[in-house]
Amino acid sequence: MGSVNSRSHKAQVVMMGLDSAGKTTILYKLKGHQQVETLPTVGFNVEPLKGPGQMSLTLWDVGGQTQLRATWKDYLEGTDILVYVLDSTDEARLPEAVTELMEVLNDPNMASVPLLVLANKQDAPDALPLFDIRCRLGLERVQDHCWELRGCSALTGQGLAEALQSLQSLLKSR
Ligand SMILES: Nc1nc2c(ncn2[C@@H]2O[C@H](COP(=O)(O)OP(=O)(O)OP(=O)(O)O)[C@@H](O)[C@H]2O)c(=O)[nH]1
Ligand SMILES: [Mg+2]
Repeated sequence: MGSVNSRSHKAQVVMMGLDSAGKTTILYKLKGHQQVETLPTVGFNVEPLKGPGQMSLTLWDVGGQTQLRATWKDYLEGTDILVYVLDSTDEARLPEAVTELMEVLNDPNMASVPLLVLANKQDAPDALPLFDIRCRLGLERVQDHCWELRGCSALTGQGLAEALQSLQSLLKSR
């Protein structure tokens, strides 16, 4: 796919995570849409996006329902960065989310691809704080990928500008 730094190249950003984590809501918030009701994504959505500066991105939003996860590997070839979205209110499924993430990171197409983990729904009163999520994820185990963890809310937009900055830095680290 060429270098992320070359002018014509659009960085391929693949966004995954369990169903209902808020991926599609993030996508539409980043696109500047007014608040939209989402339906569970069957397949994927894809949108061009302008990042900080002149950075051009293509953002793939892949459905996360259980029966769709077998197809996740089909989206990984040519990925420049993985954005993995967590639902910060879904403490019960954090272990499942981590297991699925590790599976993706082990895919041969993911060698040295950086990772941005977004702990979404931080606006919710029952959201786990970022510190707790950091402790539970065990991302220190992830040694073959540059990674960052950020909190955000797709509903309010809190943290999304910072997430895009992290995305840019991680892309440059490749
Ligand atoms: N409180 C709160 N709710 C959110 C946030 N982001 C998404 N939601 C809600 O979470 C639900 C699921 O959001 P989606 O964006 O459809 O989730 P998804 O990750 O795309 O789910 P799949 O397409 O099934 O993989 C919706 O009811 C959203 O309104 C957030 O930041 N805060
Ligand atoms: Mg969706």
